Amino acid sequence: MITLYDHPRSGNCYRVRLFLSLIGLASRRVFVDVLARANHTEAFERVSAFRQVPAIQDGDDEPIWDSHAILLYLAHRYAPQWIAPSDQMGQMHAWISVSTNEIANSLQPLRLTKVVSTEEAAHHLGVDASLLDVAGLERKTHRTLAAFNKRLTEHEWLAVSRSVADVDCYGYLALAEEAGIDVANYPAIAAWRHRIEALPGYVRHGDTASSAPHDGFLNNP
Ligand SMILES: N[C@@H](CCC(=O)N[C@@H](CS)C(=O)NCC(=O)O)C(=O)O
Repeated sequence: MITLYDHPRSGNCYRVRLFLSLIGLASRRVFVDVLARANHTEAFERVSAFRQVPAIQDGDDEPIWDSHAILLYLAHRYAPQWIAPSDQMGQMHAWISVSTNEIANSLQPLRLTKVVSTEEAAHHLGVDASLLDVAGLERKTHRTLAAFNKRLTEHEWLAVSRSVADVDCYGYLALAEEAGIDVANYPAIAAWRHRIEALPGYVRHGDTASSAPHDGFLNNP
């Protein structure tokens, strides 16, 4: 059984919860209260090198941290149908890279400013809160969404066929409204989100965030 170190509101954790559900893999969820900094312990550093969620422990194997690495690991090991064919492999990795960079440095902290605080967004970016450039985050978010919209106007899925890159990017694009973005302005993204939401095993962020109880708590198993 896979153990997922999780925070219910995190989009990075959501993409892992969603993928586990899409591929029908059971997991046990351990709540890590990152907003109270319960992750900042040496014990948790042995699970996750940067003390961040999500991380997973699959049986007795070494823990795996970073949501993108976790998705790729799960797909390779349990659901290879989610790995792009070799001629689309570059696109699959490129869009995952957009998720790790452009999304993680624009939409993700922009959402944090709205649903948690500017301080939390600054903590995420490793800058002082007084230096946080919210207007810059908004501009970068729109630039990123425009690139997604263009790609998804030309292709149904990010890597041409459906792949783990779609689930990866969906993790935060699903939460765009929480960052104050009107996805109606990006019709190809809206249509792609509907395609993902129609997949068997799909779970909404809100459902996995609130109604599924955790099975344990970090430092309080
Ligand atoms: N690259 C990592 C980023 C993970 C990340 O940003 N985690 C946040 C929650 S969404 C976290 O643990 N924040 C608490 C902290 O950094 O202290 C991933 O994709 O998993």
